Parts: sequence; structure tokens; C-alpha cells
Amino acid sequence: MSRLVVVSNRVAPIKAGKVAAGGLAVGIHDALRQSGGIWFGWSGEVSANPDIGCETVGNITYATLALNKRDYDQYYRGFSNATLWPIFHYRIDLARYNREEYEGYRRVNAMLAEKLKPLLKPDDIIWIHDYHLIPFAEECRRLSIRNRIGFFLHIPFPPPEILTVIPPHNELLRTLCYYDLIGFQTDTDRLAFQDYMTREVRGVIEADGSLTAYGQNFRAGVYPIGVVPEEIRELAESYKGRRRPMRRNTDVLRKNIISVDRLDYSKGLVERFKAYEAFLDRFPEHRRLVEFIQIAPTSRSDVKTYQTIRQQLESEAGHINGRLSDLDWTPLHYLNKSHDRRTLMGLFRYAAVGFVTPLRDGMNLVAKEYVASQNPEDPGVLVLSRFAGAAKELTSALIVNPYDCIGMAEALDRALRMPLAERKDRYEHMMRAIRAADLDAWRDIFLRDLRTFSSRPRPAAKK
Ligand code: ADQ
Repeated sequence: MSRLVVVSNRVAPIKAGKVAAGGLAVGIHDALRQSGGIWFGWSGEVSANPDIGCETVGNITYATLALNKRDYDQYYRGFSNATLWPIFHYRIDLARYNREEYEGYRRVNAMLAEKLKPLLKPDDIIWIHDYHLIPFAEECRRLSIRNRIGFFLHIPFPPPEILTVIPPHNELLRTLCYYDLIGFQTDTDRLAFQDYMTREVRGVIEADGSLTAYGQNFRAGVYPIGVVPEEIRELAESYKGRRRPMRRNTDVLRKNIISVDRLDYSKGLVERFKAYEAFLDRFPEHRRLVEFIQIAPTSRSDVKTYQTIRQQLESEAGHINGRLSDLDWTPLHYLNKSHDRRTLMGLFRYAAVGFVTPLRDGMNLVAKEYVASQNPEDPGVLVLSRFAGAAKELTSALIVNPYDCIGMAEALDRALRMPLAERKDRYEHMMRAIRAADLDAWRDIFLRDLRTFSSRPRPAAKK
């Protein structure tokens, strides 16, 4: 079997024999272990030293390099996270465009392809991850790298009307066509991409299902990312910390509502806090009987929009607790720090409701992790935004619109009252979907398709 080379913005090496927390790192390691290979990307450091550091563990080599300050500002903080991230999450209002940042983005992609080239063997399969690296394949072709190259987009793909807000959208999308296979989380994303290719640039869908655009022939497919349900259940069962129902100084038994996210405006946190407050106002019989735990460690805290969302949330949380708390009851626990995976899965298992309401999300693994953590004999209820990719598969969740505050409040009330038989039915239905499209299936099917699809011989990119 040919070697696998994974390229992603960040690399998560095995530390002290352990794979970094989070399903994705585990899935990538398993793929690399099966065929041996390289995981290449940014080390996370900002430094003027451009040398690659290599570390080999078993049959996997981690090859990482630092970015200098200008590259970090333009490629990472700028075009990736202040232009692409908001626009791909349908947030034109939060996006900015700066031509120098775009040029920096292109420059870093070209530099990374050049650094990778000497590490490659001719039959390596190359798998590129996410929006930071859209032009990577074109840069490889320019360097006469002829290996098979696949791309997976972890975030949504927006409709053409939104995408075209990015001034160089044409050039950006042209670079995508140099991949052999492009994978999306849902059919909505794939169709938006196909729409752009056929309507904006008059690409053609061939009889064999492939696409031809900008003189390139390639494939686009849907590969919903999943979790490892057995691993999650084991973690959840082995958690020994705080449990539901919990007792405080009183005899009151309280149910938990739980949410876990990176602190990001796409996750709908402010709307969620407002909905929880509306729930306590409209259904006062639940007061003192529920506690909402929101875990949200900061991310990208040097990007302005992320500072704003943090301030908004702090003020909203203070407002709710100030108005409704009692000496023996705090309605909202807002924890601004990260937790280990066992604790998270344990908290999921003992929470009566998983409250997962992003305004837009590629997939949202937390929704799947919440369900997979449940006790099959007494499962909790998932309240899920229709705008998470996961809603396409987890159709037995209570599906809500995160822009509908009262609708979300009503869903919380319904979830907390739901009879055991209905909870079990919904849980079993969701577990079937989670098992059918788990993390192994995502990785294996994508790589099988990348290895086997035959695309036409491609001309080298222009120098
Ligand atoms: P993210 O936006 O990071 O990922 P998500 O899929 O929900 O979103 O989470 C990724 C992982 O991080 C999960 O395993 C989760 O448990 C963990 N995590 C989240 N918050 C945490 C916290 N507070 N503490 C500790 N761990 C936490 C992007 C896309 C998603 C897509 C994934 C994978 O935005 O839509 O599902 O990639 O493709």
C-alpha cells in the first residue's frame, strides 16, 4: 500500500505515547499507522526560523515548521480566520478582505508545498485538510508533483452568492480544481460547490459523475465525519466525577443541560444563553430543578471578532445569574476553560439534555459525542440546530432553529419532560446513524475513493 501524507494547518503529534484528545487526531493517526507516512504542517510556533523539525514515532514522521510573524498575521489570523472562516459560515457581516493578507495566504501555501516536496515519494497519497490550505494542490502541480491529492473541507461550503463576496473567489476556486478528489461534510455543501462550478464558471458534470472546470477534471463527494462510539462510551462509563442527578446543600435533585464548544461566533452561544433565559422565564416550574453547564474555552483570541463574542457572553452570563440565582441555585455555569475528554464524555452521560445549537457548523462532533456517551437504559435528549451538518444524520434529535429563541426554550421544556420510551427510541435511531458513519468509515471511504478514482491526466499548473 502506498504511503499516506497528511497535511493540515496544525499537526497533533503523539506525546508520551498518547494521541492528542479529539476524534480527528485519532482518526488521522490510525490512517497513518495503517500505511505509514508523514503528517506535515505548522508547529503552532511563531518564529523567524524556517527549518523543518522532524520527529518519527513508529512508522509515522511528524514534520512541522514555524511561521514567521508576517505569515502568521496574513495567512492564519488574516485571510484564513478573518475572511474565509466567517464567509464559509455565512457571516458576511463579520468578514473583512485585505489583498495583502490574501497574498500572504497564497505565499504560505506555496512555501509549504515547496518544503513538503523533498519529503515525498512518487506513489505517496496526499490528503490535505481544511480551508487554510485550499491552494495547496495547485502549488504542488506547479512544482511538478504528480501524486494523487485529496482535499477535505471540515467547515461548510457557502452558496455562490455568499462565496462571491471574496474578491478573488475565482482564483481561489480555480486552485481547488487541481485536487483529484474534494470531500464535503454534507450534500448541501457539495451542491453549493457544484452550483458555483457549473453556474459561475460554466464547468461541466461529466457522464461518469466527475467535474471538469478551469481545464481540470476532478471529483467531489460527501464524506460526513464521525466519531468512535465504543471509545466514547468507555470514557463516559469510566468517569468518576460529578453525576446527575446532583445534590447540593438541599434535597433538590437537579438535571443538567450541557453545551461544549470552542468559543466561536459560529456556535450560537449568545443566542443559546438568551434561549435558556427565555426557558426559565416561560417555564418557571423548571427553576431550581435545572442547571445549564456551558464549557467554552477561548480560541483565536487575537482575532477581534473573537474578543467581542467573549465580552458579549460574559455580560449575558452575568445578567442571567445576577437576575435569577439564589443562595442555593446558580442557573448557569459558564466555564471558560478546556476539559479532558473523559470528563467531557462523563458530563455528557449525566446530562439530561445536550444543547447543541450552532448558527452554522460543518458537522459538529459534540452532537455525536453527546449521543454516543448516553446510557442506553436512560438516555438524555439531544436538542440540535438544523444548521449543523450533524442534523442531516441525527434526524431523531429535537431539531431547532437557533434564531428562534422561544422555539429553543420550548424544545428544552419538551426535552426535560420527554418520557423514557421516546428518549430510548430517539437514542437508538441516532446511534444507528452514528455507527453507520463512524470515524473509520469517513477515513476509509475517502481514502479508498482517492486511491481508486481515475481522473484524466492533468496538465501542469502554469509557472
Ligand atoms: P470544531 O469547530 O472545532 O471543528 P467540533 O466538531 O464540535 O467543532 O469539535 C471538535 C472536537 O473538539 C470535539 O471532539 C470536541 O469534543 C472537542 N471540543 C470542543 N470543545 C471543547 C472543549 N471546550 N474542551 C475540550 N474539547 C472540546 C471543525 C468544524 C466542525 C467539524 C470538525 C471536524 O467546525 O463542524 O465537525 O471540524 O470535521
